[in-house]
Amino acid sequence: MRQERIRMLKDGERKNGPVVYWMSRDQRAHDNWALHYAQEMASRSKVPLGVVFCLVPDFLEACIRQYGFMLKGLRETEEFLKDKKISFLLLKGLPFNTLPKFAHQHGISALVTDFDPLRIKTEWKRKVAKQIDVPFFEVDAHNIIPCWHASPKQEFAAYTFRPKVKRILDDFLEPFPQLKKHSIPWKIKHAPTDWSDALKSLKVNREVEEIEWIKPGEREGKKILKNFIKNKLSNYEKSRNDPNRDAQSDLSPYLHFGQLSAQRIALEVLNNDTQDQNRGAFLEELIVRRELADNYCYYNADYDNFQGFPDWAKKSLNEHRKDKREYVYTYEQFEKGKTHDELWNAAQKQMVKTGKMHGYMRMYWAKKILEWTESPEQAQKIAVDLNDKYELDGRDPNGYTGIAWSIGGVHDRAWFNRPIFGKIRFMSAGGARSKFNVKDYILKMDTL
Ligand code: FAD
Ligand code: FO1
Repeated sequence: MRQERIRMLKDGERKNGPVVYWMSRDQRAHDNWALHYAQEMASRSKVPLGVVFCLVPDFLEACIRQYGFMLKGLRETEEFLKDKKISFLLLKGLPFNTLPKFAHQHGISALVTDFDPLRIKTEWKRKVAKQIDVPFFEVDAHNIIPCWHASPKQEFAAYTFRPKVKRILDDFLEPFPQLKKHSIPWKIKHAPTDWSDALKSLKVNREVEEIEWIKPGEREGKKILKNFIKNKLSNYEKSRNDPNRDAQSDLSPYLHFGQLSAQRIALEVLNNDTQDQNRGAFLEELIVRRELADNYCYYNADYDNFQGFPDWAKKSLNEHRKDKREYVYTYEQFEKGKTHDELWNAAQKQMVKTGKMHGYMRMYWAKKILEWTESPEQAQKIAVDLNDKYELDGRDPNGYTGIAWSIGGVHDRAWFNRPIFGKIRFMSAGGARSKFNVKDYILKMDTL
């Protein structure tokens, strides 16, 4: 596999114990570069291979809705790993409290983990690295082009990032090797994971219920992908911004939890012979937009606050801080969808009820929060909190970047000046009406 996907977080003394993959973002057995690297290492040293997942109860406002999807996906991944004679262990508690002990106890010889630009993960790795004395590697198994390789800095916009991606995409859009049966079993005595207990005993907000309309796991994700390519891709470019059409892929929950690889999706889409503009439009979102979001969160420590916005946007929003707000709503009023705008309320209801607001409506939804709060800081906080509480695909670089785009002009350009927004791109219900049948959407959401 391409060496650019791997970086060493810390060197250490060479031992001959098992190699462990600390799985976190990329929760799948297949098409997982981090797992492949760990297996390469273990096979070369002729030692066992194990996968560990550290389960924490309070991950960025996540509720039972997200933990249910995640744990059911992990249960299936454990099955796939077992078929390949690869042990899977679920450790409960903060990684830096559980993993180093586990590593010492089992005399592991190397630790591999996957890449995630969120600060919580960087913090976890820093603390783990301090407590282990074996080599510790990080592999970007989420992006097709490793984040640190695609660009050495924060990109200004999609148009500055796209040429860098296009130039080397073919080198990285390579087929995946098969995950091999691991020939050296790990004689570790551990009971099979008690998944129902893991879910039941989780101290987590249970009001935000699990979702039924979409099923978790690698298998289900592949089915949704097949169906999207067969029945929806040829409509994507034209209908993806119409929330009344079921034109989006619905792949974001699988991508967020790493149950499906973006590289796998791109490979499948590319070897399908649908006409170019639909494929182009979809790959633009899947590759350029999604990997640009990781670029933003990786290079900008303020990815979820006002300081992260470009200077032109901060300046403009500051100039309009004192503008009169015609409407001001509290977090609760937003959460309950109790604004004067029934289009906005419908989008909020879609997120609360289905766990997946339509992509076009997310832009409108976030921009209206900017318009109906006292300050951009408050707007961003409310948008992040609601997004991370209710969206199945929330707590993701795509979300922090999508909200920063909507409220703070990140990756966007300045527009003409107007009250409250300043030069931040404005969106209105009138604009929505020109794009799709707003009444239908509101009616549909009312029946949810
Ligand atoms: P499709 O249109 O089928 O797109 C396929 C994939 O391309 C998506 O799964 C995603 O990985 C990527 N993609 C599509 N649009 C974008 C985009 N604008 N930015 C980055 N990647 C994109 N996405 C999340 O995954 N989690 C979030 O919490 C999230 N919050 C958002 C909040 C706001 C305010 C905005 C404007 C966008 C947000 N997005 C978020 C991005 C986008 O709306 C979703 O990725 C998309 O709607 C997911 O549905 P889908 O997979 O069916 O989309
Ligand atoms: N990653 C972990 O390593 N352990 C967890 O317990 C965990 C819980 C979790 C809950 C909801 C959610 O949306 C994500 C969660 N993640 C967890 C992280 C996730 O796998 C992704 O890495 C990030 O959210 C996206 O970058």
